[in-house]
Amino acid sequence: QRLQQSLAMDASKKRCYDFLNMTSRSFAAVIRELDDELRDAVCLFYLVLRGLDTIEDDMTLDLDRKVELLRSFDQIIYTKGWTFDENGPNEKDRALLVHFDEVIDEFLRLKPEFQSVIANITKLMGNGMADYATGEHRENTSVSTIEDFDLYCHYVAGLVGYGLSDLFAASGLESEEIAKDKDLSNSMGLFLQKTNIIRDYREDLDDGRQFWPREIWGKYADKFSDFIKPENKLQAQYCLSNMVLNVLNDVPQVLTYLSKLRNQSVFNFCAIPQVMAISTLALVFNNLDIYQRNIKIRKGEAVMLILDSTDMDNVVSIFRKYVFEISRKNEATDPNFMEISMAIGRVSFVY
Ligand code: PS7
Ligand code: MN
Ligand code: MN
Ligand code: MN
Ligand code: MN
Ligand code: MN
Repeated sequence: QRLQQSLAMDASKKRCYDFLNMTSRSFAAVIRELDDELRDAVCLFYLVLRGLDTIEDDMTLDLDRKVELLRSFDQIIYTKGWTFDENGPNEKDRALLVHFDEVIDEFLRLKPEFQSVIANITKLMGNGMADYATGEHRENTSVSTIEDFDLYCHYVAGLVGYGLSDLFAASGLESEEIAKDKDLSNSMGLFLQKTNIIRDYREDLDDGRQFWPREIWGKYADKFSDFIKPENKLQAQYCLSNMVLNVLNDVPQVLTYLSKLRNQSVFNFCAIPQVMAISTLALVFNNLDIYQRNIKIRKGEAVMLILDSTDMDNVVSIFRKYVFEISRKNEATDPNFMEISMAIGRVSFVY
């Protein structure tokens, strides 16, 4: 009977890793390489947040229903048997929610410390998403000030940084210190999220979403969609460089966070997404293609980055290389030229 039980357990755990592979292009690989029990905790953390994000992203869902789900998701993950199979157009990761009972079963098998970290972050993130979905943070639902932008990115990514640092500490693979400096953990998430938001301009616009803060883009156009027009090329370039400047400011903190890690598997897990982000940032800088389509770093480049991100010296070299690339593309006629140079200077000063 014990054997039967452990076989069933392995089967449902395997299902969760299948869901991970299905829903994530990049995180599945790095999560799989994590040590011991931390691997399962991070896998379940990912699946829970992927479920929450699928609800946030579903623009066909009735708003009241969406908000109710977002605000109660931290309880849903304790509700055995809960699934979400309401009809609606096929949202990308809907299958995950249709089989969410299986995720919940595995979540409930994690040790209580891991469960409470995940539930705590889910509660904060779900409520933050709900505030933005309803415009409760301000008078309408698009992101207005840079402060709004930082807060939204904190909810959807900075909090992931908090939670991951808490899981690292709870696993004993990293010291408690890593979870204490919240600002560093937040920057780790912000750097990924903001780079994603720049790169996904067109995809998000076509989906009826605007994440770039008006405080930045409003300096260059009257309407957020004006940047796709060929006659606004120059303004589009300057707006993009202003967005890149905003993200560059997080780089010193990202490197500081990474320098504090001690466990090899945790280091790789944390560093790989960050080097992908800096290379994406160098790729998008002054690249007006982002206003037309979704651009991505080449497969070969990604593979090289993964193989190279093994220690702090290598990661610093990679960051230097891409920051240099940005400085090489920086144009003196750009209104953000000086500030970009200074942001780059601060990176070189710290590392
Ligand atoms: C738990 C690994 C390492 C201290 C689903 C990893 C979507 C960029 O929506 O899939 O397709 O455009 O491209 C990840 C900090 C979060 C921040 C946030 C959680 C790093 C729900 C990643 C993944 C902190 C909200 C995925 C933030 O991008 O987005 C785990 C340290 C989920 C991390 C979302 C974005 C992640 C994101 P989309 P992507
Ligand atoms: Mn989302
Ligand atoms: Mn999403
Ligand atoms: Mn099922
Ligand atoms: Mn995106
Ligand atoms: Mn994506």
